[in-house]
Amino acid sequence: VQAESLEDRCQVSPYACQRRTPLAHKNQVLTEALETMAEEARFCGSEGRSLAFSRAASVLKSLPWTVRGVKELHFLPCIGEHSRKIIQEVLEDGTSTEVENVRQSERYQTMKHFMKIFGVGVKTASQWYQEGLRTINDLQAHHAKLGKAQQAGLLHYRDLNSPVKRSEAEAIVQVVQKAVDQFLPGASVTLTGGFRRGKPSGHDVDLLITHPVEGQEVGLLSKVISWLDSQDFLLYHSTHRNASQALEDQELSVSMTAMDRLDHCFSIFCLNYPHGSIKGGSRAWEPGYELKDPGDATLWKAVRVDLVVAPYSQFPFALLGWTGSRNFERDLRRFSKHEKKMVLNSHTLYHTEKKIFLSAASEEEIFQHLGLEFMPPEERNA
Ligand code: 8DG
Ligand code: MN
Ligand code: MN
Repeated sequence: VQAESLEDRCQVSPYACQRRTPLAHKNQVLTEALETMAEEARFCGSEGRSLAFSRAASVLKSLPWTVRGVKELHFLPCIGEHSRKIIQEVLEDGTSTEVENVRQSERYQTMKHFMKIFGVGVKTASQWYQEGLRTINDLQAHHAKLGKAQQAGLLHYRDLNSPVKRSEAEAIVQVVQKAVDQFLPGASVTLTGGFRRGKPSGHDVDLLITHPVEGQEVGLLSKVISWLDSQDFLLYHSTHRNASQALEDQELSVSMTAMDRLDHCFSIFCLNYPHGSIKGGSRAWEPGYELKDPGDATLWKAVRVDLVVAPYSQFPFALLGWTGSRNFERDLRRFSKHEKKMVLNSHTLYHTEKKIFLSAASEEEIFQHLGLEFMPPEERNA
């Protein structure tokens, strides 16, 4: 007998931004199966199909109960025919043959392997697969043409595929704060992404930088990157500047996508371990850092870091946009557009009928503008 009333079950929203989704949920086996199907669809270039599986998984993640029968699915939004079939198989047999076949397929395994290389996306991975390449060794032997990002990705493959721990993320915050303080005292460094949602580990560290005096942040990112580079903290970096002349054309800025308008940098940090502490060892990372000793790879670790700089007035939008999850963000924008006639991105909220920009001093105010109940980061794990 389930505790939830029929009414509770009918109230599951089709928008992730209206569903509280904690990190730990009760339908792991089902969501893993659906997410494998979503991944496989993405590998095939079928974005729509991928999104459908991904949405179904996201709905199950938000449920405060474990789904035990296929009848329960009738109350839920976003569960398509194919997702229902997969769920039914798993519920009845404990496993889905379709999912197992995908997991065992050479193409899926190879694609997954190649896409774990930083800088490699679906296009490159499937091209390599088509050319008959299967392993990392094949890439090197075949002299596959690699971009700068991919070369760095290959070089640091092991480190970049071992989870980043919270203590390591906090050490990176310290390093970046120290860099920022030299050029712009009073600027803040905020940990966003999965760590802000309460994840104990992640695939990278997402940092958002701002300063309470609007305009002071201009030019900060390049100075910070140059300093970090001069101190041997960077193994790779690629900076993207916002186009400030385009920003003056507000119609244009609305049509642009989110992050493209903020200064940001995709990088790989060299995180150094203090005396005696060794990478992969059981001892936790302790505060304090030193310069890289390139001679001994057990003393440092390559860590992916995303740095974003936002003007103060855009900070709440940037914070909301970079906290994720990706499913949460996608639905927040979909909800804004379809339910509120507003365009939300990582720097503004625009009302398309009133033709005005809505300002906000906090994430809470953005939710208010959208007529949404505030969702704390820990409940955005859609
Ligand atoms: P993880 O790193 O712990 O594995 O998970 P995560 O922190 O949730 O994932 P993420 O890939 O680091 O993304 C976190 C948020 O950052 C995401 O919701 C949106 C923003 N973001 C990126 N990269 C990009 C990008 O290339 N485009 C856009 N629009 N947003 C991005 O990190
Ligand atoms: Mn992240
Ligand atoms: Mn990231």
